[in-house]
Amino acid sequence: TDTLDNGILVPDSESAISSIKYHAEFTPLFSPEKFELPKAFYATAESVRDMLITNWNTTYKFHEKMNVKQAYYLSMEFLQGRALLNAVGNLELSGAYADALRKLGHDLEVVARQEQDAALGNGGLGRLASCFLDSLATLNYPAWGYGLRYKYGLFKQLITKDGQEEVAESWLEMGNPWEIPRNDVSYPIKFYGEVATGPDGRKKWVGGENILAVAYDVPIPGYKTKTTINLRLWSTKVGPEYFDLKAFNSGDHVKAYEALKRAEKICYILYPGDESHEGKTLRLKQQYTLCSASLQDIIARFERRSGDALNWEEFPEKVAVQMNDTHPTLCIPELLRILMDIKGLSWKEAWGITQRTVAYTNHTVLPEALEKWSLNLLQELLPRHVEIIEMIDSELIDIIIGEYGVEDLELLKEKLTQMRVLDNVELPASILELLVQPDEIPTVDSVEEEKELDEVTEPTSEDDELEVKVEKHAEVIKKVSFDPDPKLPKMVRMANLCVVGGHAVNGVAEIHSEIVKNEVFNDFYKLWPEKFQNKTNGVTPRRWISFCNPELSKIITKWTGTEDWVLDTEKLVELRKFSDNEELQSEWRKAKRINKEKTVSFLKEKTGYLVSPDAMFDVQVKRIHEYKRQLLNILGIVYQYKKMKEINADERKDKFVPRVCIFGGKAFATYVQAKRIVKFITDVGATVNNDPDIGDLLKVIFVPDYNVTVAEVLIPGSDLSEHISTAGMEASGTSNMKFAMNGCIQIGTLDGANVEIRQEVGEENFFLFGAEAHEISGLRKERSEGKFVPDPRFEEVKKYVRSGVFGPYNYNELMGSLEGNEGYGRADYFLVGKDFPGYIECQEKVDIAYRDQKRWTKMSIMNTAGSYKFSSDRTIHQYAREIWMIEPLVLPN
Ligand code: DL6
Repeated sequence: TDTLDNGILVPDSESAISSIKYHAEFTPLFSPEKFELPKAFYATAESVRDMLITNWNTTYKFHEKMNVKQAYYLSMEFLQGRALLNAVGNLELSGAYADALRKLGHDLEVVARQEQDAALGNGGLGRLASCFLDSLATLNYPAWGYGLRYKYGLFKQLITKDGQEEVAESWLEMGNPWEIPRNDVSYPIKFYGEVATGPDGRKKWVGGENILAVAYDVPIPGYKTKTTINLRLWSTKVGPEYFDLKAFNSGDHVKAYEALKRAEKICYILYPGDESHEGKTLRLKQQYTLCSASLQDIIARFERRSGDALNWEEFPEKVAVQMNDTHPTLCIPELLRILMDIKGLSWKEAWGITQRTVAYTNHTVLPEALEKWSLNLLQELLPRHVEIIEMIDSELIDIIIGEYGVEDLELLKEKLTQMRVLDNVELPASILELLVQPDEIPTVDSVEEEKELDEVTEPTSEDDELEVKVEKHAEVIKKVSFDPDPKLPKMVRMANLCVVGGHAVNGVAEIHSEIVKNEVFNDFYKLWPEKFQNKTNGVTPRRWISFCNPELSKIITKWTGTEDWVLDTEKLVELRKFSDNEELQSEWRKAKRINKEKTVSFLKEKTGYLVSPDAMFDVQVKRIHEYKRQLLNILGIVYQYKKMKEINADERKDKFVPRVCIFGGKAFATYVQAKRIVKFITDVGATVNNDPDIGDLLKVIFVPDYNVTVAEVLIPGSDLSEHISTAGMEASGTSNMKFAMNGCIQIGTLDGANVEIRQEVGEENFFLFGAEAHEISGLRKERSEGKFVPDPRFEEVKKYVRSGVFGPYNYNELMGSLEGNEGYGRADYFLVGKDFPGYIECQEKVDIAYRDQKRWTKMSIMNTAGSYKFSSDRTIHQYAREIWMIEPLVLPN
């Protein structure tokens, strides 16, 4: 065993062998006689985990002792992927473990493939959270992640002749070697019940359903540091007293387990919503469990660390809570409830502390994805929180009235309607009183009082006067108040609650943050410009270059002269100098070739198709969504296929660059249009791939069950990547960053982080097409007014699809959505038709560039060099310095 400069104990291969053997023997998961792959994986993982626990304990004790400010990243999603290679890589143990396993008859990479992906997330938002944890640990920040331990992560996607099918995937079936159950850390969580007032005058939430949230800790190692932070995942249960023994003994087993199941069910499944959110009780229970358990834990830690010097005003000096999108918004009323009802603070104190503690990241501008919850559902499930939300709403109304005054009641009404936390809810009576002139018009209460008096006294001449006053009052109220629409539900707007309740709001790419300021939350931006920030996303270069692309990593280290780029990606910029160097170019191409060959085997194994590594690998992998426009991509392919079919074999070979077009991604199970797109892609593949005229010139492959592990193979092995969303709709994107790091050239629109990637890699190294964000609303208007004249090539391709070349499936629905014909909803809302000509022309430029391999390789090198900005280390430093106000804390050796 060796000790590195940073104090980490590193076992040599001999001690790794004895540790693996020890775990193989004493972790009785498998039969004792053999040392087969599953056993080799578990024993290796447990052996690595021992080291993680040692570092985790040291980190925890040091943080406890130093009592510095700590950041907490609350997220309903963490898309961790596999952990073994990441852990041995971060601990610099890959060599020792590879050696040890070889001596035990196994290959580390093969052993690592035994691990199931931890897919506790839907896509970019969850993967971002996981990249952030890696950077937080690597940069020695005192920080933790909090999430939920879903029994079933994201569904497994099967591709059948009918398109996508979903199957539940239990990633915990064989046990999770990376988690540490913490039965000593649990907190009560309440649902339903009612609000009472205690003898001390404090509000008390009583009765209802009571469950427990239990912690499972997942150690997160930093790279080349002892710092190992924690991802605390909550699972739900009830105590044994809830098992109904009487019912069981009388044979009613269902009833006996009822309470247990009800509690456990909360963490059964990751809510599959991505861009659209339907409020359902279970999802709300999940969100509240995350918020309540995490805050109780954070508060307990704050109290323990403060000891006798407990001072609640110092809470924001010790705690920063980041809400990953609006899913953890209930943190705001929950922190207020704990501070007021349990710790006895006043509203004013608690509100100030809460605002200084929490901050909100917005990840989407799609109106349908801005979460709203039914007030009735919240009222039923969390009655005390509703009272608190109403207080926040009143606070905000006061601010809005203060800002806009009462002179222009129409304007005031408009602002109140847009900005309030409560939607379709009448103004509180107290506010109405404030708005009407007290001398002239009676208040609501006084009108009520006089009416009540009326009932017991004879009518007088003053009644007429009162009648007039009441009418006038009603008139004013009408002007300023919302006539709630009884047909529409009363709602709580979570994003507005986040903006009011937090001290910072950030978007995730420059263009997105501008849209957040100037469109989505413009009224709030005008009120509090200082709250609004940008934090362009990033991804960890450890997982996304170093570990998934060792071939390229070696070359980068050689040409930058140092391994430091893994921690300091600015070093990648050095590569620019050598982008024309023939030696580098040749090494670069060799590495790409090796990665493409790996992709070839992978595709063969997963889909049965054997493709040629000589072809250009053109990849679009991401959630399937209309705004991401996989439809534009596949229609472009269909167009190309049609053109190929129109000419003879020799012309075809001359005219077209061979391409393998690879798709991957999951469609939300009830998102019909997205599922149609999957079906369409697979149908096109079935026709094109079996067409003898085409051969290796064009292949279309849909890789089933896209996840982190699949990305780790496909990204290093691709030449071109597609990021072609309708401008203004993709908040940032993060796979675009991973592709750039791995030297893939992008075809894309000016959307999300594409804009910044293009700036960094250079315009000449990025294939740009499409309408820009500021043009989109005008184009949609034009489209819906029937003024859009489609390009004949677009009409041609739709007609071709409808002709039945791709099988008997009825494509009218899909093609119709591009036309806005009656019954097909909004006319091509995502502007596929508008951008189609630009897209296919741009693809022609891609072909020309690819033919010139020297030029292409230079572009590829320039992409890796320009990707330096998109390390999550840079992003995390910015959050730490500009939102959380935390400092790195390096552990002593
Ligand atoms: O910020 C991470 C990621 C962005 O890169 C994607 O552009 C964006 O679509 C995604 N947003 C969501 C929305 N979920 N909600 N709410 O996943 O975030």
